[in-house]
Amino acid sequence: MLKQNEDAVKKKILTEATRLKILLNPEALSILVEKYDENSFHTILNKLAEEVKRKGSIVVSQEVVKSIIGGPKETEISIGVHRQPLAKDIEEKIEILKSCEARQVSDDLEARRQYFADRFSKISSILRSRADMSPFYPLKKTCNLPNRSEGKTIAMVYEKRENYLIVEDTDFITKIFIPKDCDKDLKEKVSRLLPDSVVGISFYVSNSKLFCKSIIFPDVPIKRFKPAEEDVSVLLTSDIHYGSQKFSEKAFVRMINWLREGGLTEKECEISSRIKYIIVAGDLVDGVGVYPQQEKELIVRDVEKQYDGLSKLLSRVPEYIRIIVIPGNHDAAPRAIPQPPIFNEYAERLKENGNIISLSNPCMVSLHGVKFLVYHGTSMEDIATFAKNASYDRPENAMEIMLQFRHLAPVYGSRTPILAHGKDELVVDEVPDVFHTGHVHVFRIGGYREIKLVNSGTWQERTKYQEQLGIIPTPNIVAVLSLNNGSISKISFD
Ligand code: D5M
Ligand code: FE
Ligand code: ZN
Repeated sequence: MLKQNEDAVKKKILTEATRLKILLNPEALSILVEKYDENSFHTILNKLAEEVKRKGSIVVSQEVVKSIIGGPKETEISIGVHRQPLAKDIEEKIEILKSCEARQVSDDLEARRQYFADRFSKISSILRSRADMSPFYPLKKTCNLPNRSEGKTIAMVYEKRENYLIVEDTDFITKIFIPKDCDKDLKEKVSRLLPDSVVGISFYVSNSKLFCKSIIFPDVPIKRFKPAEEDVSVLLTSDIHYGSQKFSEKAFVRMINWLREGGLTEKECEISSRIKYIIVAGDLVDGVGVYPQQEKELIVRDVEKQYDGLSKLLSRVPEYIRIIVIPGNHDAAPRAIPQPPIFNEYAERLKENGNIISLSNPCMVSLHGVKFLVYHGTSMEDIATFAKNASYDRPENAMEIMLQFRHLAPVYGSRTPILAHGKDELVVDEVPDVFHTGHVHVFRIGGYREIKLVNSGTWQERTKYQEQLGIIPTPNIVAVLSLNNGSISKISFD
């Protein structure tokens, strides 16, 4: 196009854009000039105006132009687009399905016995409803069966030895041998068995000894993800560790600004504007005295001030976004799981500035009918120690194991402090749609039998303590789950 003509075309386009109250960015303008056609340019500009206004903006990017007049789509655009938050006008739909209260506990043996009996009874019912357990024999009856009998039983794993298991139920303990020539499936299941887990065992009797034919995990049924009617999303995060020198405040603020203003790409703007909920799966602050010499790594050495500082940051989250928090092992709450919600005096500090609901670790909430099991994940350390496949850098494998055993912390008496008193609230009795954990500081997304698994990483850079432990965190990433279609976007704020 001749320069003279080009200027005239530019002027025409810009006059029309002004009339339509839209702004064209330079790249968008140059495409429109290049593809200018006297007969169609009014229609095209009208379409552009409609398109950007639909998204609550007035700025036309080259991406929008290409989406209207063709050409390959690019994801990056050069300017931030301010928009109307799409989630703002959608009514909140939260149901708290389970959140544990603080309990007065004493360390008495009877309460612990009740706890394991409750675990056994709950998981036994799950097994009997999910798998064919007939002919069924309680453990005690298995020792009176004649040679070559076969049957099924339910037992808690007391110990795993080279070629046998010691198993128990509420009134009997016995050995069950693993045949040397057993099949791969049994070998694999034995390698996953965790102490104190409850499983079904298919057995046969030979020379008055009990032999294992197969092991039946309680497991979860396959059920389809039922999407919400409303097109809203949930941002999943954890392990903020406010107060730690290694807390990435800049990245965290970038995330909050993104919630307020949207991002650099159209897609990110849309994702951010649909967020109606944030779930924080524990370790909101770094706490004080959580591990040896931690004070050397703290920038805020007072727990109250840590919650106040975080509260100030969260006050900038748009007010139409609801924030659900649970405690982790660094928070102001009793250490043993299930942890009741963060102590009131600290939770109140958070609530002063934000739209916050404080629940227990673990807890179960439904958002627009989608069920979230939220758990900090301290027991992943034990699962990584005892089970094949599970490791700190693959938290989704440990999550899968928790679902297979229908228990969030099967191993008792190792590193995870468990409140073994009365009812066992750590049994996964209700199957979630989404299972959200944190703790290991590694962002991973996975799926198990249609259940979405998210370990939401951290906002803390690698600490000296983690260097000693050989842990490599992946900070400053969040997962955004659309309740409307179940898709998960991974967004980085580095
Ligand atoms: O946990 C941060 C990371 O450190 C996470 O990967 C677990 C790991 N961790 C924490 N404490 C221990 C101990 N005692 N041994 C091994 N690994 C550990 P956080 O809860 O944020 O401190
Ligand atoms: Fe943490
Ligand atoms: Zn933790």
